[in-house]
Amino acid sequence: MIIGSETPAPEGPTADRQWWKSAVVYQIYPRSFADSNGDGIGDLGGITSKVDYLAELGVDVVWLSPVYPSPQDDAGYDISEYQDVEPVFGSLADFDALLGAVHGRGMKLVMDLVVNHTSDEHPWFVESRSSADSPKRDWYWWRPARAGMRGGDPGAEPTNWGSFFSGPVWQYDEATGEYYLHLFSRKQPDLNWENPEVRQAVYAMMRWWLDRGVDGFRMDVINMISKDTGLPDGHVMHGGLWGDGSPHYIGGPRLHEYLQEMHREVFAGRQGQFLTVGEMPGCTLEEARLFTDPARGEVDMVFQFEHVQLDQGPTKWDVHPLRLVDLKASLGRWQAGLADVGWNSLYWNNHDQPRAVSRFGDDGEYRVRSAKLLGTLLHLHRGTPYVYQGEELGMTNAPFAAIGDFRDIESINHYADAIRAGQASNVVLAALRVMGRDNARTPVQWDGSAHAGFTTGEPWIPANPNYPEINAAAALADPDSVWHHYRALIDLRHREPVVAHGDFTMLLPEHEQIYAFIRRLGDVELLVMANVSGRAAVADQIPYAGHWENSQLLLTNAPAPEPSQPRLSLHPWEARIYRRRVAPGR
Ligand code: TEU
Ligand code: CA
Repeated sequence: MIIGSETPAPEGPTADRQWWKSAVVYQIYPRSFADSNGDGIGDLGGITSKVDYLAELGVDVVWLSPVYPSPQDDAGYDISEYQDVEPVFGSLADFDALLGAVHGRGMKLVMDLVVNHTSDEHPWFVESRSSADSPKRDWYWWRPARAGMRGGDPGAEPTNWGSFFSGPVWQYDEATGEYYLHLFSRKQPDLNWENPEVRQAVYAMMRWWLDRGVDGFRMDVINMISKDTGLPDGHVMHGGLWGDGSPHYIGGPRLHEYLQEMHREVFAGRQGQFLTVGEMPGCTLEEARLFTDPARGEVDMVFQFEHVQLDQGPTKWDVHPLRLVDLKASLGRWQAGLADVGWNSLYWNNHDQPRAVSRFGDDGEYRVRSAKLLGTLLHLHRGTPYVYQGEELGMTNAPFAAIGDFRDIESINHYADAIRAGQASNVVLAALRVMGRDNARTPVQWDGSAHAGFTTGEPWIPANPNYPEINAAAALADPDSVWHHYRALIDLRHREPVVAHGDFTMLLPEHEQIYAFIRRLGDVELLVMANVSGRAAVADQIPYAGHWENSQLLLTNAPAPEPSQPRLSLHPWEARIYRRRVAPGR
């Protein structure tokens, strides 16, 4: 149930330029979204067939994970041609049809910009590796073996850095007798952004897509493009095989310079409303204040990783329980830290993270209610919310049984590495089941028919067997579903300026069960309180609790509280949004 509002939203050129403050973004992972030609792999035709579904949900922007030509070594994040479409996903004509359909429904489309690295099959790299004095040699990072060592020998790598996908970051090239750098897989060589030719080639490609009508970019590991050219070794963790090179390639010395140059060369003077979001693993709050300060002309917002690493130890596979107090401390710090400058992106999951309801909620008895609670919490924070495909249905992690069930290079390489290091298979598999990226990549569950209505063929990865219960057809037909709750949240952001523009005040930071905060804009105040646990809880220490006695209940995910039930007591996984008016300045 939603009540209208009177408090005006900010207006004028800044508001227009910062349109994304009241927008909601929906991320599509094309391989797993919808298959239109029965080959078991999602494609552009499948996405176009669901544009009405997205418009109905009310989202403002679609972010498309990579659809460019790619040998798919890392599921498309290894690009062999930037200005075309991977045939398995369709053609440029199919892309234009999708873009037309999205714009036709008043939405925008953002592309994935993957320019920290290319595929090793990209013509740039093919030419670069063709000979040591190739004119494109310096487009990548080529180095001789470590002094006194013979190329290809163990330990001869130029630095001791470990790759995100296991093993060393350096690959020896017999033909030219040198190593090339790849922070991710061997088939993802890093581009050398020190070379202005590389940068200009990237900017030209970005302008090409903007000329084609796209509305912005999500920038893949963009805070890794500037490396410490001294290439020092990294610290080797106890018992580790490789050194941690991240201090030498995350937030590098020329990163701000490159982002400002990119902004000038690609966006400055260009008419239109665009969105840029930089994916920045390891980005600090202090750095984010600089990256997202509009006055600096770098990016509109960043994806930071702090809250998706709170349940992880030294590596993402060392999983430990998440404490609500830690989650509130982290998200609260980012709310406060970007209150006066910059802007937050808000996300629980994406194609690299496990499913939100399985990780932060309860994907068993309270799946629907906890999925709604997670939506309420995220969408009422100050920032731009991102919905990952299937999150609006409360899709869960998948029951992967054996290593053969996994498809993701990160998981498969980690398994091989861990087994080689003597870890027990069931222990490694247990971590993969919880943190593996394939949890996010099972087909979207459209209905109860075979393969969840994702394909009429054999899916590249099986649908989660719970699709007969969890699917879009059932969700749309059930007004009490997670889907309808997400639509209500998105509608609230569009109708109530306080949601997009109100300031944020965390309450009860030390409470182990309750996540509560206030949003305030002008004379409108919202109280959001959620019981992030399977046990009843009472938010009785809320300041001025009495003030909320006669406030309006704007949205809830549980049966409206009995009149007898104290207003501030919450059932397991219950979340409510109250609205009240306050005298200005009070
Ligand atoms: O992800 C970068 C990144 O940080 C993730 O690889 C992360 O380390 C890990 O998956 C989380 O555990 C981006 C893309 O989102 C990812 O899909 C690509 O694999 C990666 O870059 C390389 O392009
Ligand atoms: Ca297909």
